[in-house]
Parts: sequence; C-alpha cells; structure tokens
Amino acid sequence: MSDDWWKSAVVYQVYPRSFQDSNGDGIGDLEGIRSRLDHLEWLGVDVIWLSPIYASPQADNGYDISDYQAIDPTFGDLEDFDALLTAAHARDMKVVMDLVVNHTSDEHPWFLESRASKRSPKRDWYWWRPPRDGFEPGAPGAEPTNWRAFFSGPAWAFDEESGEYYLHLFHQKQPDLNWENPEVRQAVYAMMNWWLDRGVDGFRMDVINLISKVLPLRDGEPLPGGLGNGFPLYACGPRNHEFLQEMHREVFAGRAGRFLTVGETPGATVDDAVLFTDPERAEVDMVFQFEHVDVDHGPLGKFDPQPLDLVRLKAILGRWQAALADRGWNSLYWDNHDQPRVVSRFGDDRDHWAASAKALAAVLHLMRGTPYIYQGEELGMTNAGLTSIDDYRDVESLNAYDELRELDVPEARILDGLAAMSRDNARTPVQWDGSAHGGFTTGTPWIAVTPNHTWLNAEAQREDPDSVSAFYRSLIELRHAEPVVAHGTFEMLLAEDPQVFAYRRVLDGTVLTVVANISGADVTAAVDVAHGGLVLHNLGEAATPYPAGAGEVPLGPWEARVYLHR
Ligand code: TEU
Ligand code: CA
Repeated sequence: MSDDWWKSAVVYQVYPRSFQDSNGDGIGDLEGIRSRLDHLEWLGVDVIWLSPIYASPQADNGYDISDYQAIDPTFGDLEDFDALLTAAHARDMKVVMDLVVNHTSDEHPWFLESRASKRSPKRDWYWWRPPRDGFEPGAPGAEPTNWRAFFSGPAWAFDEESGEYYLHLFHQKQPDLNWENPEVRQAVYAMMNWWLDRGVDGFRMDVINLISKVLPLRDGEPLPGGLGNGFPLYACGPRNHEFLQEMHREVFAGRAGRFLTVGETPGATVDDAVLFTDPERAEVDMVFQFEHVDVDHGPLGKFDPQPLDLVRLKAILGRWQAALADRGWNSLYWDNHDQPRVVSRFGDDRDHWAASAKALAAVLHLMRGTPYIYQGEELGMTNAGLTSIDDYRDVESLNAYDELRELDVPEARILDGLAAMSRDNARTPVQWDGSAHGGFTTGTPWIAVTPNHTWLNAEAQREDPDSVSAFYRSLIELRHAEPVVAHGTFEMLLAEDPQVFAYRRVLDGTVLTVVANISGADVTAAVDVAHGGLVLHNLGEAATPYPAGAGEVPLGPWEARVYLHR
C-alpha cells in the first residue's frame, strides 16, 4: 500500500447516535454499527470515520468530551469498540476517529482541575482571563473580548468562584484548550498514540485550524447585536502549522502503518490549504474547506439560505482543484453531520429526487480528491422537513432561534431557515427499511425518523440496479478500477454555464469526461465526447442514445453522463 493510498479511497462518515440502535434505547451505538458493516462492504467504501464516541455529557452530541480514552456508555464500551475495529479490519475497511482537541467538555478532569483554583497546575491548560478593565465581574460587556461563540452569545463564560472568565468558541460546556501550553500538546499526543496503538487508522481533526489564537487576545470587528467577530483572531492562527508539524512528529512520523489525517478547517483559504496538505511539510493529508458549503449563506448567516448560484459553486470548486493540483490534496464532500442534505439543498427532492441525488454524487466523486459520503447520502436521504421548534434537538439551531427572535426576525422566516439549514437535517436516523422508525430502533428514536422512510430506505434500494445507492457503488467501483479518477489532472469545462457542471480528467492516455445537468430543464452541453464510451449514466433505462460525433451532449433534467476513452 502506497503512502498516498487515500487518494483512491472513499471515506464513509458514521454519526453513531443516528446510525443503528442495537438495544432499543433509541440511540445508535457501536454494536449497531457492527451489525451494519455488510452495507458498507457492499457499497465498497475503504474507510469509516466515526463521529465522537468518547465519554461525554452530550451537550454537543459528543463533540464535548469528558474522557478521551473511554467510550460513552450510550455507545458501548472499549470491548465493543475493539470488536468493531476487528470486524471492520477483517473486511478491509479502516477506521478513522474524530479528534476533538480545540476544546474539551467542562466536565473533563483537566477542566475541573483547572477551574478548581487560580493556582491549580492546570489553570493554564485553558484560557482564563479577568473581566474587562473597569467592568464589574459578570456584568454585561465585562467579557475579556467581544467574541461571539459559534452557538450564539458571548464566547466567554463567567466563573463565580474565581471571578474570572474562560473561553469557549462553541458551547459554554466546551472550554477551549490552551495549545500555547506544551503540557496540553503532549497530553493530546499521548492520547492520540494510545488510540493508534489500539489499532485505529487515523483522525479527522475537529476545527484543527482554531487551536492557535492571536496573542494577546483582543476584540474583533463588531457584529449586529453587540458582540464581535473573533474569527480572524483565532482561525489559522500564528502557530497553527507549527503545532500540526509537531503533532506529526510526535504521533505519526515513527510509525509503520498507513494512516489518514484530515483537518476540519472552517475559513481556510486555498493558500492555507496548500500549507496544511503539502506532503513535504508533514501536517495533514487533506482538509475540509467550507467555501462551497457556505455558498448559499445569506446576509443573516447560515440560517438565511439563498438559491444556489451554480456558476459560483463551480468557480469555488474549480479554484480548489487548481490550487491543490501540484502540491497538497482535496477532500470532496457535500454532506456531513453539520450540513443539510445535498439532495434537498442543491438538488430537487420533489420532482427529480433520484436523478438529482445521482448527478450531484457524480460531479463530486469524480473530481480530484478523496470523496466523503455521509451516512444516508448514498440513499439520497432528504432534509427532515421539521416545522416546529419543538422538533429540533441541535443546540446550534435552538440557540439561533432565540438569537434571531431577539433580533425581531419573524418566526416563520426563522423556521424556514432552520428547515433548510439546521444540522438536525443530517442527524435524523438512517432509513434502513420501511418499518416503524425505519429499522433504526425498536424503541423511541432520540430524534424522529423522516416520514419518507416508508419508500426511501436501504432495503428498497438494495436489489434495484438503478437505485441511488447502486449509483454510489458504481462511482466507488470506477475510482478503484480507473487510476484517472484518483490521479488524473482536472480541467473545468463550461465554467460560465448556469446549468451544466462539466469537467475533464486526464491521466497518460486516458480521458474521463463528466457532463451533468444541474437543473430540471433540458439543456445541451457543448462538450466533445465523441471518442468516449459511456461508463456511467444516472437515468438507467431512460437513457437516450447519444448522437455520435456531434460535439454536443443533449441532457434531460438532472441527467449526468460519464465518458471514458483511452
Ligand atoms: O464543526 C465546526 C464548525 O465550524 C461548524 O460546522 C459548526 O458546527 C457550525 O455548523 C457552525 O455554524 C465542528 C463539528 O463538526 C461540529 O459538529 C461541532 O459542533 C463543532 O466542531 C464543535 O466541536
Ligand atoms: Ca442504543
């Protein structure tokens, strides 16, 4: 296996809470995942990325960790974990863990010790600061900086006992670790080594570009509502690359295994990404950038979605393809546990559900980079269609609702925004079959199963060669069979076309051409595919024969065609 084996790999993200429940408590667990490995093997994925399964008070569904070396009892125990790891390895699938080390839970022993006293040896493991000069401790505006937290409100929480504030870029139960302190870094590396010794195959690193803050901490540009934007003062900060290089030396460099590391890096530019992923620099293999999933955010932010501008989306993705062509590597994703479902967001989940799910899959998977499938994406799972604030579970959505209410945004508009963009859209249970609760649980699911599971489910698709999941399977097969998919060059075609997404990949004598209609209207794409054989097509039986040599490809609504010639 070569060092860059992950270039021809496909990663499947499991969000354990919503994947499969094995004991009827309504929450997915490790045994449940193990019982569904057949599905992942059938699909052909190479790597499973597990969202956090560590001990956690679950203030942010496990992204708030109170013990990095224990499994949360909700999900099972270390024995269940080892059984899952062994079973996955036996099927030739690797397992990548979520690494959440920008912050811990406020119930982590490190934080409890840090909080216990100003003189605690771990005081400096977190960001403690006195109130702003001239302000009463705990008074409005007394926070050490004006930063807004990702989940609304100030990014500082007041601690009565010591009269100081601690920093939390996310929930107040997620205090930020102080990476300036070498003891913190060594503790993190020791924990990573412990997991690698146990046999895991790498890490997906949560907000790893937020670990280095600009010093001294200071105010950001004011935002509507009184808080400020701290983002430029902690994203891709001054010591970010140094820390990642140190991590690589302390954790990966001495090991013989073949690992995958992917950094989640909101706000990273293409220039940042080249630095993070250039193999010569030994930081991470690839990063998750956010530009293409922020493309439809409006003036009020993510809960103010705008219609898709395809030309802009292509410009973003094309820019990332070009920037990482020679040095570094792209990850490719539409969905994850933080994003709405792509078939509802950029596709058409009403009139062209299957065709649009497949077309979006094709244009994503055949670009240059490592594709990620988020659980249920391979089934064409849709947004949840929630209409009442009581149906939401996610802390980001619940807080945003309160915040936007206070800004006097009409409730109907807020609920529309949440229905389109809430993270809960991704978090409804996987739809395995048409039975009650979709085969996810025999109990009451922690969040409702989407009603369309009666017809949209894995079982219904399994025997259908034209199903959305069969199409995903073909895409993975194509990547494994044809080196041009992983290693070919990338050239965007028809960049200005508002409906067609088309590009060409070339490796040695092989040319792969992808032409897709990202709209519900008939179009003609001026792309020459005359010498290519059709290797993939998303309309199955309904395929219209291609008029050879015309230099034009007629495409029906959401039709996608892939041609290969050597
Ligand atoms: O997400 C970080 C992030 O920047 C966003 O995706 C965020 O979740 C939100 O959508 C901002 O609007 C990571 C995890 O993927 C997310 O689930 C966690 O909540 C977050 O970090 C904190 O650990
Ligand atoms: Ca369970």
